[in-house]
Amino acid sequence: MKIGIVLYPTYGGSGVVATELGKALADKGHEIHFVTYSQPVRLGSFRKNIFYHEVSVSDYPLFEFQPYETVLASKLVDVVKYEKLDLLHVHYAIPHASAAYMAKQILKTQGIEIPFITTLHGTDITLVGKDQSFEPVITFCINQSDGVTAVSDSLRKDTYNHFGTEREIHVIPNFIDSLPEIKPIDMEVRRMYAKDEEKIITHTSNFRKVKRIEDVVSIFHKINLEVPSKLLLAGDGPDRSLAERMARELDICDKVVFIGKVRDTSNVLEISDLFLLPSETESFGLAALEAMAVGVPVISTNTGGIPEVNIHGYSGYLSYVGDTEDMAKNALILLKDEEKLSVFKKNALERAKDFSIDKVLPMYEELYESVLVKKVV
Ligand code: GMT
Repeated sequence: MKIGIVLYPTYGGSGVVATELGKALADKGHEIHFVTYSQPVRLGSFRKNIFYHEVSVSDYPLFEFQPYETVLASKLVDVVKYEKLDLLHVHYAIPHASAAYMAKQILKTQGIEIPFITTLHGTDITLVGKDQSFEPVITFCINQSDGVTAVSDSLRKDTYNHFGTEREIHVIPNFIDSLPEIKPIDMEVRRMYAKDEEKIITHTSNFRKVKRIEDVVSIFHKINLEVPSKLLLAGDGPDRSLAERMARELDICDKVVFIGKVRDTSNVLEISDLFLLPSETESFGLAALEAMAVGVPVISTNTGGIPEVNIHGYSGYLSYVGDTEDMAKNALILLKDEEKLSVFKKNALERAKDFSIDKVLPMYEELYESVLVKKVV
């Protein structure tokens, strides 16, 4: 199949999922055309069956806001027509689904049929989607998509609750593309951040409000009072300065390491003992799955789709949003008991295997096939 994938190229979960999906499809022999405004962070160097089309909007002084959606729609018309694509798969509803819809209508006037699939990732529905000014367009695009997927059952339900749609929404979870067995920790790397007797607690995110960075620091502070440890923070975003300020106020600056944005978080996760994800909301929690995939148990909230990934008392623990006491207590249960920690590490990896690419890729391929069959009929 020749598939156009539209995505956000930045450090967000939806972009990571879209890029990894495209790479896996390309490895299986499909021809993949990524369409976005800059090189996706996880795309890496050039490889077989993968093509990248950049959308660039000219900076005309009349435009206070650049018309990205219009330029994207035009680019999609061009790529579908000249690369002879079979279908489009857009990740994140805003504005990708409406651009795909417009491209589809334009192409129809030229005798070209192009189905499009929309994958809902979370904030397009739970946060942005709740802003009523987006509602009519998102509802329309969901209804007009030839296939709709959501990354968790929780997100599927949220979509039905917030939008006027009765469209079938297929739940296709996020996935992990490679699952190494737990390797011995590279002590040389570990010693760059912590002493041998210290535990390493990690959090990776885009440091947006929804991630509750203040809770990450507060949980770590409580842990550190009882167990010598270091907090590694990978990523960057609006609330980084809040975390820095809290670390200074709590006098734990020497225990908190701000690593900044990293292209591949697995190196950080591999030296970690626990992963913290105290988010306000999370449609899936890809960061938690990535931690589990290298055998790191997860201390998280029980919000949104997280309970569909992290199993309480098995791969980690779940608490109510904001209950930093409970999250610190759960972390300490594991950090103070080596045997239990090692069982949870194995369990985390086992649980991650349920989300291996081999299981998830065929779900997308099946959906693609069904949409193409409808196109032929
Ligand atoms: O978490 C973010 O703010 C980024 C956002 C995105 O769209 O890139 O992540 C969402 O999609 C991820 C991939 O499907 C999910 O794993 C995240 O849970 C989801 N984030 C939220 O729902 C807050």
